Amino acid sequence: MSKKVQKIDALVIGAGFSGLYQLHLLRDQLGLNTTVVETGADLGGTWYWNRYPGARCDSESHSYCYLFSEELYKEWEWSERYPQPDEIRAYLNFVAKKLDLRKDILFNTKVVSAKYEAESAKWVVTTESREIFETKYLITAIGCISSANIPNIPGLDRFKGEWYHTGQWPHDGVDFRGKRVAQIGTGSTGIQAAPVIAETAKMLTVFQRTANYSVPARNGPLNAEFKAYVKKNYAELKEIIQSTPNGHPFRISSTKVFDVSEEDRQSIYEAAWEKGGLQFRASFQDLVVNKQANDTAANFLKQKIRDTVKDQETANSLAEIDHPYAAKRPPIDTHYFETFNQQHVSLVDLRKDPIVEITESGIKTESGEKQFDVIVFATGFDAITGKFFQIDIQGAEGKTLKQAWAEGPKTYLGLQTPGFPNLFTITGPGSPSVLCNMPVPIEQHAEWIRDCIAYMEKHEFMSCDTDVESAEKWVAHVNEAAAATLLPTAKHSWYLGANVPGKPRVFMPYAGGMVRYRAICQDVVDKGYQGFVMKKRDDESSNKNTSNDFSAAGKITSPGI
Ligand code: N01
Repeated sequence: MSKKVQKIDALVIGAGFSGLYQLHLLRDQLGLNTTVVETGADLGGTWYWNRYPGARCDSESHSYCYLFSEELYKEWEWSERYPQPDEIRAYLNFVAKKLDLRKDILFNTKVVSAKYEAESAKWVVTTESREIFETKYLITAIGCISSANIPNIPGLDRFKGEWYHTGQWPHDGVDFRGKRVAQIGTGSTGIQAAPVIAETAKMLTVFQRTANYSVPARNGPLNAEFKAYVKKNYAELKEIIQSTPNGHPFRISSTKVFDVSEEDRQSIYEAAWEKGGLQFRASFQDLVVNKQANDTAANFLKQKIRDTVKDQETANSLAEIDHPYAAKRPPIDTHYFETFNQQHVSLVDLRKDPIVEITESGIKTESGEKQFDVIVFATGFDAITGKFFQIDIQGAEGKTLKQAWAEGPKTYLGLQTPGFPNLFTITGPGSPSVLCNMPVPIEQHAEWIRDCIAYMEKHEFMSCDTDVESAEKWVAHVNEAAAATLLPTAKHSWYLGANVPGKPRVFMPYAGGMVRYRAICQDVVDKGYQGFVMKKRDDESSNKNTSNDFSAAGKITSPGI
C-alpha cells in the first residue's frame, strides 16, 4: 500500500559529493524544503560501493574535495597523496556533520520511478518501498560510474565459486588467502586491484582484453610540510584547480612535444614518471590532440612496461596497446606491472585466447580450462547513462528518458534534457564530468543549478525546460570537442559506451575542458538562460532565446583528463 505523499520543493537522488553539496545549497542558501534519497545505507556515493582491494582515488587528495569553503578545506587533513574510500567517506562525514546534512537524507531508499505531471508542474517520485514524493525540482546526483557492468559470459550462473564485481564490493572484504583468483578487466580499477589481490591470493590470473598504459601513482603519506603548504595556499590551489581544463592541482605545460629535442623530451617524461600520477598527461600541451606527439609518450610508456616485466610473452601482451595514451582514462598504479614478475601471477591475453565460457569450477578459454575459487569482475560500468535507465523517468509528454536517449543521450550543457522540465542532472551526459577531477564539475553544476532555481523562484517560473534545438546544438558541440582530440580514436572506450553491448556509440562527456565549459554556462546565464525555456502558470510566454553557438568561450585548446 502506498504511503502518504510527501510534498517538498526539491528532491536530490544520491548522497555522494554532488548530492551533499546540492542539499546544502538548496536548503541552506535558498531555503527550499529539500530531501536527499540514497540507495546505500550511508553516504559516499561511488565511494560507498567501490571498496575493492587497492581502491584509491586517482586525483590527489588535496584537490579531491570541496573548494567552496575555505574553513572546511583547512579544517580537514588528508593523510596520503591519494585517498582510499574509507578516508573519502570520513571526509564526507565530516562535511555532512559540519553542515548538518544527515537530517535531510533518507538512506536505504531507492528511487524506482519519477513522472512529471505537466498540470501541476511537479515530479512524482516513487521509491522501492512505495514512499511517494511530490517535488517541484528533481536533481539527479547519481554519479557517472555507478552502474556495474557484469559481462554476459555464458556459464556464470553455474560457477560454484565466489564472484564479485569491484563496484559492488562486500563491505567486510573478501579473504583471498589460499584461493585461486581470476580477475577479468585491466582498466583503472583492475590495475589498482591486481597487486593487492596478489599479496594474499594463492594464484592470480589476470584476463586482459585490451592492454592499457599506466603510470606509477607514487602514493605515500603526506608530510607535515605538505599539509602546511596546502592550508597556507588554499586560494592559490583553488585558482589553479578551477583554471585548468581538467580540474587537477597542476597546470598543463604550454610546451609542445616537438618544440624540444628528443633528449629533453625523454628527460621531461622521466621526470614526470618519477613524480607519478595523472600529471604525466600534463607533460606537454599537445599530447591528447596530436597523434605523432602522443606516440612519443606512448612509446616511452610501452618501453617502461618492457623494462619492468621479465617474461617476454607477458611483456608483449601488456605493451601491445591499440590506442593513444590517455585516449582512454589513463590509469595510475602501485606496482601493477611488477606484479606479473611474481611466480603465482599470470596473464591471459584474450586477444589471442578468448573466453569461451565460465564453467562450474573455472574459466574456459579457447586454449583450455583453468580452475578458480574466486572471479573478480573489474569490468567497469554502464557509465554515465546506465544509472539513469534503472529509474523509470517519464517526462512532460509521457516519453521516457530511455526513449529520449535511445540513440544516445541528448542534453543541453549536460544539465537538462528537452521534455523533462525541472529535472537537472549533475554531471549528466554532455558535462565535462569524468574528464575532470570530479569535485570540480560537481561544485560548478550544483552552484549553477542553485542559481537557476533561485532565478526561477525570484521570477515565479513554474518550469524550466530546454528545447530540442539547443540540445542538438550541444550534442553537436560535444562531438566537435571530442573530435578535436584523440579521445574518440580509442574505439573500445567507455567514454563511447563501447564496453556495453548494444549501447549507442556516442562520445558522452564534454572534452572541451572545464574552463571553457564554465565560461559557456556563464554566457548562457548572462544571456538570460539562453536555450532554456521557462514558463509561468497559464503563461505561454517564456524567456526562450535563440540558441547558443558556444563561440564566446573561444577555441578548444586542451581537453580535460
Ligand atoms: O572500468 P573500465 P574500471 N571480457 O571500463 C574489461 C574510474 N575509476 O572500473 O578495455 C573481458 O575502464 C575492459 O576491457 P576493454 C575511472 O574513471 C576511478 O577499471 O573494454 N574484459 C577493461 O579492461 C575509470 O576509467 C578511480 O577491452 C572485459 C575493464 O574490463 C572508471 O572508473 C579509480 C569485458 C574495464 O575497465 C572505470 O574504470 C578506479 C569482457 N566481457 C576507477 N568487459 C578514481 O580514482 C569489460 N572488460 C576516481
